[in-house]
Amino acid sequence: MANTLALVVLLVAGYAALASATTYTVGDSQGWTTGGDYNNWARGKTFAVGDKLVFSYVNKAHTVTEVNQSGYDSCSGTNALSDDDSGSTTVTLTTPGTHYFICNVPGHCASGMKLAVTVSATPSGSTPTGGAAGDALKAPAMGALVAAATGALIKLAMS
Ligand SMILES: *[C@@H]1O[C@H](CO)[C@@H](O)[C@H](O)[C@H]1NC(C)=O
Ligand SMILES: [Cu+2]
Repeated sequence: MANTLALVVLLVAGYAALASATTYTVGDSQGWTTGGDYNNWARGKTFAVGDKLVFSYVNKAHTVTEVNQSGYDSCSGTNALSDDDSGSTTVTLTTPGTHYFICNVPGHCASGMKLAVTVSATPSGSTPTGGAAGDALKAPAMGALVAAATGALIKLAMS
């Protein structure tokens, strides 16, 4: 019985670690609009692979355009990596590194509608082990742990 309890605790902890991605509303209650200071908004926040950015704005009044660093620096959406003006854009940060977003309505980026976020490979809430290999192994390793614990629990339940 004590073993079963330990396995349940392990399982819950494993799932919690897997599901610790954070969803951020860009600009908080102000949303994605002119007059915002998005680099100020991003300051002090940590972003990790799996986290989501939600951009909220009036449909077609703005765009959420992901660009590379040149596009960000020059406020050009010409070589956009993605583009949306639906009014509610959710971006899942799937790769580590810096991700750049601008509004592609003329003048808006230059007046501050631009956001750069640095995304770490380590899922938020876990302790970094250092090294890209360690980070890459972490999520599958946790999945294997959860799978092993689930298997052991099923065996215990059936015995
Ligand atoms: C951004 O993309 C453009 C077009 O694909 C490319 O010419 C430029 O070198 C890129 N800049 C950076 C910093 O990656
Ligand atoms: Cu805009």
